[in-house]
Amino acid sequence: MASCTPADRDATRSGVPDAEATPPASPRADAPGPAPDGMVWIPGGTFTMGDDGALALPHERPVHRVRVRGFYMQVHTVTNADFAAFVDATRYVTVAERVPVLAEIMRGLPPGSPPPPAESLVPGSLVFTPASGTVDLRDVSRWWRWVPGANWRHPSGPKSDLTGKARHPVVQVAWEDAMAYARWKGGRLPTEAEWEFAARGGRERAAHAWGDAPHDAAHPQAHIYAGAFPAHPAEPVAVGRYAANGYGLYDMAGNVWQWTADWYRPDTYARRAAQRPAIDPTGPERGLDPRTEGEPTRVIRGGSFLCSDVYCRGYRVSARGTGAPDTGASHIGFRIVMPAPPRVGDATSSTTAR
Ligand SMILES: [Cu+2]
Repeated sequence: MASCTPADRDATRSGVPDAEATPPASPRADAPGPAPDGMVWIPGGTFTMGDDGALALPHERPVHRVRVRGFYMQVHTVTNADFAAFVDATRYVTVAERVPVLAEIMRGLPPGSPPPPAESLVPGSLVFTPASGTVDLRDVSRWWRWVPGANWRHPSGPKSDLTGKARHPVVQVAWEDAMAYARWKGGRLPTEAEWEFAARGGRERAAHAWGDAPHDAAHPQAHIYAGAFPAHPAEPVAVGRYAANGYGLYDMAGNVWQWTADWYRPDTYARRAAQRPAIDPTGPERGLDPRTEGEPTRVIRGGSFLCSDVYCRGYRVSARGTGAPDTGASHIGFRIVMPAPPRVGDATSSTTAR
């Protein structure tokens, strides 16, 4: 789990570069029909992906032109109520609820490694745990703890539950859990490019999903961490508490990171910068994450309630995070997208079929 790690920290703390705010395109302009329940039409178009300003990390560079086709996207991240409906209907068991299989763990370790202690072979997941005093911010183990019994129903551990949290984002879902939900709904996870296009809400090159204004703690635009990190407890809030972006999407900054479909590579943008523009890019074929000793990770986007200007500005619209696909955490959720229905009279597919 590499989000809110030192690698995600800002390169510098100096000023945000100027970017001309353009008015958001109307999401309904070319909508092919009524949006599925809880979704909004994202019109598609060409945009500048990434950032080359003072706060941009190397993996956000170079900025490059990307074109995405229009699609429907969930207005909110998937809530606990949404996920409960899926589990009720399918009896799906999430990764965090399964007993880890020793053989699978050993396969992921270098040859000759000692087996993990037996007590770690119980279901569980990663939970944010505040740490007080002087904390080395390079040591993520100071505030992330693997908690037996933590899963989507018990996001902070066995003693926690979902009382009063039906409208909160589901967390403690691994990438494959998110994929299973998406398939059940007849949708899929957004590509990283679709996610960033949608998050920008029609504002070309703005720093945030809401525009260029800095985050304002007095009038917050997003749910991020307040005060000295990681000194006090924090958790997600109900979806949709803050203003929507230009496309009517809520929580595209802060609250919980969101899984995307793409594998992570630090040089994804460099590798496709020669394409002008890159058209509906789907990310690299294989993941490569220098921070995880060979274990490939998937891209997560949007930042979470643990991001802040004092530690990790992961809530910036171009910020990229990573997550091990088989691991959930108390600050990672997701939302899904659906393709436009084929237009009546669109003969493209039948023509090619002949
Ligand atoms: Cu962060």
